[in-house]
Amino acid sequence: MIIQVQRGDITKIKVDAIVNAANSSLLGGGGVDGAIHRIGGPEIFDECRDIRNRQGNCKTGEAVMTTAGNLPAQKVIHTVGPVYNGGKRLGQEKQALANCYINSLKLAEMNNLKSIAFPNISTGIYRFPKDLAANIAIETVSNFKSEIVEEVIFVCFDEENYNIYKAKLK
Ligand code: AR6
Repeated sequence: MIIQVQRGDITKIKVDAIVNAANSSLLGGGGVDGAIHRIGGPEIFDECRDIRNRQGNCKTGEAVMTTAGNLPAQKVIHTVGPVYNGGKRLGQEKQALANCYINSLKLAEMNNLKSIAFPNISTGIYRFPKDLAANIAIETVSNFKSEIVEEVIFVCFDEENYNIYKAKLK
């Protein structure tokens, strides 16, 4: 599996699946979630609503998949990162963030998707420290042995995340 880092906007990336940093309602929000729904169009929202009607909220660390609507990617995998509060729950928050990467990769595998792009889940509105989140993301993806997924791209929107990933993946 090739692991790469790229600076930019994940809505522009042409891969089999891009990952969305969603919230448990699956009904959209700000940040990367807002951009994906805005540019991908209403088809994504409709499928999210159908999933929600079937299974209820998406729990933290879990992932679901929809069409990518008007985006250049084929599919969107929506995962719900943990809100960072640090303190006593840090162990749980770290595991939940790792689960986002694991469950997204598992969904990609189950659907025979070979290339997947991740945003820096939880490091925006959910306030996860960027360096810690990058360690978890890189370690989790590196340890995921896949016969199907061939390429993982970390798409960093902000310069701080980009510099962190570039240094760690050198
Ligand atoms: N492409 C790639 N990355 C982006 C983009 C983009 N177009 N836009 C922002 N980022 P955030 P979270 C980066 O806040 O912290 C939403 O309201 C951003 O720089 O999008 O997981 C959801 O509905 C940051 O590094 O997601 C949830 O309620 C990273 O994406 C909540 O925010 C994640 O920032 C989820 O919070």
